Amino acid sequence: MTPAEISSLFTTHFDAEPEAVAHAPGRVNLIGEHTDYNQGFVFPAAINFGTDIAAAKRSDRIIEIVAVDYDNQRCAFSLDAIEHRAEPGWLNYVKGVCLALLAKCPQLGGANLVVTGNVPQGAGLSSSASFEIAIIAALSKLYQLDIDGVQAALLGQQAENDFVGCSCGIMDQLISALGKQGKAMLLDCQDLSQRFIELPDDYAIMIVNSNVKRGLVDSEYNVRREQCEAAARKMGCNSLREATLVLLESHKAALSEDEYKRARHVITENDRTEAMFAALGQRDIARVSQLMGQSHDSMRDDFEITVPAIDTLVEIIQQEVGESGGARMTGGGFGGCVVALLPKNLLLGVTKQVEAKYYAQTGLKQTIYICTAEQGAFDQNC
Ligand code: GAF
Repeated sequence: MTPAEISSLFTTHFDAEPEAVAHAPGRVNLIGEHTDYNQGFVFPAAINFGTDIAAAKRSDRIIEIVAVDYDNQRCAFSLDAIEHRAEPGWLNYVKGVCLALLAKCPQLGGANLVVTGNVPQGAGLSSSASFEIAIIAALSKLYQLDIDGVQAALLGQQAENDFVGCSCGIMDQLISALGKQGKAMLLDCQDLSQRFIELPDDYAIMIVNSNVKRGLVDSEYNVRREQCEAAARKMGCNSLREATLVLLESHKAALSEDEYKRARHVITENDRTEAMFAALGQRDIARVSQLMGQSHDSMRDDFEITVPAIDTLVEIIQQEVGESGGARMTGGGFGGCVVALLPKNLLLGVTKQVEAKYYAQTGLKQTIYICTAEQGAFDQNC
């Protein structure tokens, strides 16, 4: 949505001009799944789907917000009495972000906000992180808060961990804040350092939504995190980032079978993620293909977060692209999307194969998005 379009929506709802607009993208993760909260590596790109917000200051301490995509639902709360409520669920992201922001920037005041977005929800493409970062970006512009992209990401994560109730890592918020056009980011979640790499011009990011709905808070996400932390503890490590396969084998007897398998996924996934960055740099697509395939197998067999429909989708795409591209489930798991990195000239063929086979094999209809890597809300070049 253009700034003019979101501004005009604001005028429709508040009968005034907005003083700030912000856009924050969703993300796709190319490899490095469930590694972020284990202090490991992830390799996401911000995508051309996101959340748009227009905002204007108020003289009181009320946040009033219209959610265009929820039937223009209008809600309000005071910055002095922020409480979690089950309904409407989306408002807790706004409240959580405001609470986190207030602790850092007490000068934050009231605001009228209009929000709309096009990140598919519950699909593993970070609609929530994009919402959180868009709110932070809009309020920062409005009140000229001194916040950079990393701080914005940490505030968004804090809102989600402490207020919404999902123990997510930092990946989604950080790429939504600091993504770069045309590039993927190798993020070291231990020190939050970032390295960017240009995605090949002749390659496309294809995202295929399995349309198996997932919910992070309700799913086993938090259980996986606890299992990883237990495995690290039992191996005497601060996090699984410090663990190796040799260490894991030597502690096998002390770990439950689940803890062992979760740790094996994380340790090998960290290696694959660094290797993928190197392989893309060398344009070694056969290696990219192999690494994405291994990542998917590890999520299926060791981390146990894929579902049969997703496995089917990945197989259909892998058969069609062979060694000239890669495919794997992306995001938290238990449904959601598959990401494929493939030559643009294979897009049509793969689309046809997915259309012909996915419904026949699963009874589900996919949705396909061809994505580009986009700038984050706090990228300096914005
Ligand atoms: C979700 C979480 F929000 C991320 O932090 C990350 O853990 C991801 O699942 C799995 O890689 O998107």
